Amino acid sequence: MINLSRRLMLAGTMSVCLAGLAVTTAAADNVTLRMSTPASETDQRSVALAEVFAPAVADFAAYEPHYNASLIAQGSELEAIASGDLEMSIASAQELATFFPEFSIFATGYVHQDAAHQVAVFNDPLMDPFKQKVEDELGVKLLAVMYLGRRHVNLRQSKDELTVMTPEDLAGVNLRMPGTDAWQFLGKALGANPTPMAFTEIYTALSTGSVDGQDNPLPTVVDAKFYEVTNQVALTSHLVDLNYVAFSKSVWDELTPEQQATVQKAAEDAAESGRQAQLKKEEDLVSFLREQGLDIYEPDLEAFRTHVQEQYVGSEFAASWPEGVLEKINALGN
Ligand code: KDO
Repeated sequence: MINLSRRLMLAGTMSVCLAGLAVTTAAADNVTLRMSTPASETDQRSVALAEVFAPAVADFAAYEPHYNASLIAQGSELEAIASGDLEMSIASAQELATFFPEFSIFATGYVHQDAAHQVAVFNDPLMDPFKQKVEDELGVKLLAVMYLGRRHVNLRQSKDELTVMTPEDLAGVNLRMPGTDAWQFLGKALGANPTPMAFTEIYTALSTGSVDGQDNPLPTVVDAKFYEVTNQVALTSHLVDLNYVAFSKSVWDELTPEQQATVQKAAEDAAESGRQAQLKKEEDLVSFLREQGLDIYEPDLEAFRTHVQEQYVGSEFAASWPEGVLEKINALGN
């Protein structure tokens, strides 16, 4: 289990202390909101924040996005917000799980069923203690849930060389997964040999063959041009993936209640706009990828689901999940 570093604990404590002072300050009118993400400028989450969030807060805040991890390395954004070096990010549950292991429940294969289920879970009271802990201990507010999409296995090998029907078919396959424990565990649970690597390095790794494949939703396969250096996608849908709009609590506390409400609504509207755009892309892109010569096919989903779920039962991750939360999440699904 990973503990909060001393520096982060101090950052958290400071933001709590500052919160008390902020009540007396005047309305902010020139807040700079630096947002860092490994995503590109054309990723639908980036587009939604730039086109929906930014104009909605423009009266009092200047939104300053940094794409392709050009400001902060992937996985370090939350720490940067906690220490005051960043105001916003598109944070993953896996990153949050490095501070708060219980967040791994939202990063577990085959738990979320679809985009609507993610929203229902995020808005349910079951999320309150999760959100509160991040706010109190990290100085980060989780404003809204963004839809990244259904993650699938995308490989260099042609389908003739390797057809992926069950987890056994992934034995020995070097599958790039992001660097945290929760991601690596998911890669193993799929039956693959997970290799940690930053998002910005995937294209080169695929083109040189230093990995066999990667997992991401179809819109990312297209946006990052992974289709140029891969030959197939097995539609495993192993994770209906999400990100949270993460916002600095100390900046939040400088805002008036009206400004806070504007920021909150802007984040929710951006998330909804990005979600609709991403869902549409997921539908449309299958034919585009086929035209590019990729084989797109569905494996034995029941075999994958059963295998993945079996790996989590009794794992260190499952041990960190608060009693009854998995049942509540399941009850919010179909
Ligand atoms: C990735 O590294 O594969 C991933 O899809 C993980 C997500 O949590 C998210 O950080 C995403 O990359 C980036 O925003 C780039 O799309």
